[in-house]
Amino acid sequence: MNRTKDTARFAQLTAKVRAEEALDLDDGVFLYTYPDLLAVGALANERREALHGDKTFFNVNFHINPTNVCVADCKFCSFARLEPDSPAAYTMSIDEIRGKLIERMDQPVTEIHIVSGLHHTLPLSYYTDSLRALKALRPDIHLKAYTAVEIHYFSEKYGMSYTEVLTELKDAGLDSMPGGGAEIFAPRARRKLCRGKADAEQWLEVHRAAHTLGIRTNCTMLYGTVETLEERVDHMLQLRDLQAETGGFQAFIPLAFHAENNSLHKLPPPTGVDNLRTYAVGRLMLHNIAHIKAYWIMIGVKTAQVALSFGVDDIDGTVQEEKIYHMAGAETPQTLTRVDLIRLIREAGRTAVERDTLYKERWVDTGEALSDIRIDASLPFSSRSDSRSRVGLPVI
Ligand code: V47
Repeated sequence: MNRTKDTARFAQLTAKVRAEEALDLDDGVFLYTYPDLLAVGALANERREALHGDKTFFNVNFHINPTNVCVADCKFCSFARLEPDSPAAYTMSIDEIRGKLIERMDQPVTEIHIVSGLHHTLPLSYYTDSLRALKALRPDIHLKAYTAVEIHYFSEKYGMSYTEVLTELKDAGLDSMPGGGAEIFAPRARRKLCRGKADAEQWLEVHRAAHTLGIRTNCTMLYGTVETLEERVDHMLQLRDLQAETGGFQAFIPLAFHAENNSLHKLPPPTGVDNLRTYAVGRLMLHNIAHIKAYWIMIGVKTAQVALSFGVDDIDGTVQEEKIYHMAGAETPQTLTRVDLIRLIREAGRTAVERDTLYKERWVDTGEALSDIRIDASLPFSSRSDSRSRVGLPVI
C-alpha cells in the first residue's frame, strides 16, 4: 500500500505525546498507517524510557490449564474441546493440579498463571479448592488466575454477582487476574469471533469489580483476525477509560493471532511489522497503563527482543508448559530459563529486572558473567527448603 508520509501531522502528534496529552482514535489510526515504522517505534521507545529507563521486567512463572473442556465456540481457539467425550478433552483432578507445583517445588517460581475452558459441570469448589491446594503447598506463591470470561461464566452458572464470585476466589487464594478473553471489543468483530461469550461491557465490568476489590489485573487485545484498525484503537481506548477510573490494570499484552488448528486457519498471520507497530501504538495510546508486555511464547523470542525498542518493557516469564499457543502453531520453545531471559534482555541493550507479579523488583542485573548467575538466586533458600519439606521431599 502506498501511504503518504504526513510529517507535519507526525510532528504534531509527537508534541502531544511529549506534553503527555491523551491521543484520540484518529491519532491511533494515523500511527497505524504512518509509513515510517521506525519513527513510530522511536516515539514509543521515548515513552517507554521515560517510564522505565532501560529496565525490562520478567518473572519466573509457570502455567496450568486445568481443563480444555469449554462451552464457548471461539473461532480463533485451538485449545478448547467442545465435546467432553472427545479423546483430546481433559480435566485435571485437584491432585493433578497440585502435582504441577510439586514437580517444581525446587524451582524459584513466584507465580502460577491459571486459565481453563468454560467447563459445564464443575462446581465453584473445584476452583476454590485448586487455589487452596496450591497455597497450602507454597503460601508465598502468587496465583494469577481465571480470565474475566471465566468469572462471567461462573457468575451466570452459579447465580452469583461478579463481586461474590471474586470474593470467594480471593478468600481461597486468588491474588490477581490475567488479561485474557478481551479479544476485540467491537460487537461486529466479536459476533464473528466468539458469539455468545462475555461481551465487552461484561469483560470490562468484571475487571472493574476486581479492581474495586483490590485485585490487580492485566488486559489483552487479540489482533490479526477480522478486526479493522479503528476497532483495534477503539479497543485500546476502552481499556484506557477503565484504567482512568480504577487504575487496576498492570500491563497491556497485544496477542497476535495464530491460525493452526482452528476455524480461521485460512487467515494470513500478522506480519512482523504489524506486531512491532501494535506494541508501539499500544504504548502511545495507553499512557496510563504502566507496562506493555511482549509475550515471547506468542511473538517469538527474536521479535520480543526487538520489541524492547518499540515500547515494550516486559517479556513475561519462564512459562514452562504452554498449551493455548502451541496448539495454534506457535514454534517457540516451551520454556526459557531465567538465564535465557536475562541474556536476551541484556543483548537487547536493556537491564533485566526480575519482578514479582505486582512488579516489586526481586533482582536487578548488574552485569555479572552469565555463568555466575544462579538459577535460583531470587528465592530465599529457607523458603525453598520449607517448600520441599512441606511435600515430603528431602531438603537440599
Ligand atoms: O484469551 C487464544 C488468546 C488468550 C489464540 O495476563 C489466541 O499476563 C492468538 O491472555 N491466536 C490467552 N491468540 C493468553 C493470555 C495471556 C497470555 C500471557 C500473559 C497474560 C497475562 C495473558 O490468548 C485468550 C485469547 O485472547 N488466544 N487462541 C490464537 N489462536
